[in-house]
Amino acid sequence: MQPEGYDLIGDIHGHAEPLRGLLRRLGYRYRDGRFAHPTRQAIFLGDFIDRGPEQRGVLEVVRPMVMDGAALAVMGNHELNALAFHTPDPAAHGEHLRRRSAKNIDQHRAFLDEHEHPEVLDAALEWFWDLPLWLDLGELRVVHAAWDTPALNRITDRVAPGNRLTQPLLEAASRPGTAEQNAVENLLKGIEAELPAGHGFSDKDGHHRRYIRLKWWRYPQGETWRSMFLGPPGVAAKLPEAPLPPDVETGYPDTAPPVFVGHYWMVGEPTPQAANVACLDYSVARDGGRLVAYRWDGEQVLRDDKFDWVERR
Ligand SMILES: [Mn+2]
Repeated sequence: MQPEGYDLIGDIHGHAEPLRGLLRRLGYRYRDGRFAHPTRQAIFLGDFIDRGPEQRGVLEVVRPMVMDGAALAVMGNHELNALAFHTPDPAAHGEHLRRRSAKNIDQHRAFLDEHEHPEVLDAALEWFWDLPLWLDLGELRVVHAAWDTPALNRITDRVAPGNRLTQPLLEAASRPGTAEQNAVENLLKGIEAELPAGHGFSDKDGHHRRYIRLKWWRYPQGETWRSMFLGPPGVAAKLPEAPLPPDVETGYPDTAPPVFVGHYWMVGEPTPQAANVACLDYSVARDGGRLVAYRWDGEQVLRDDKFDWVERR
């Protein structure tokens, strides 16, 4: 059955309580062990895990919805990282495709604590493997961080049916400097550029960064580091007002179908980033954050009044 509309839902990060609240608010009812809407379908933008208090609780809501067709979902960078973290590296005995450094373990701690039983872990990972890297529904597009057409073209013949990761693609995407890594990271982590020498900033976790996330839907011509920066205004103010290097390739045509992304820890009133681009990640994992949805009914120009949300309490 073709749904009458889609409810796109941003990054959840282990916060099952706001998720259940948002689904109820959007008219989804809990019956026979899952939420469903009589006429609409949910689309989750990825990043189900890490950080929050109910890692299994979130998967217990979203997994049955996707399996029963009440929802669609794409993979977030946290699910990608989890797959690499738990996949042995065939080229290095005893290692995994994502290094088990103190920082990487720390970032994955909440998930690890709730997935000590191998069957529980395997069931979660099996579901992550099934998540598409992007969804193209024709009049609507969904990806976790950036709709990067060159990146999509580079891996489109490497993915399994349904735009799914394969073992060889995950392995290639875990090797620094490969075309596969660049493509998968652009889609799931956003398009970044290295700041000129002498520039850097501290991110929300206190890590020093030399790369900034770019407003990937804008074309770089006439823009500056500051105007292309995607992140907190306090950081933007410190960035150079110089043009970007000529090798930066960004831009999303304003005539192309709307794209929904998560990933960027936005603050303030939810609003579209462009007429056909909306980010729905409003940092539910942060105190005072929101879990945000967009109720899409076919419009090609996105609107402020179609956003809805619950506050985290
Ligand atoms: Mn993310």
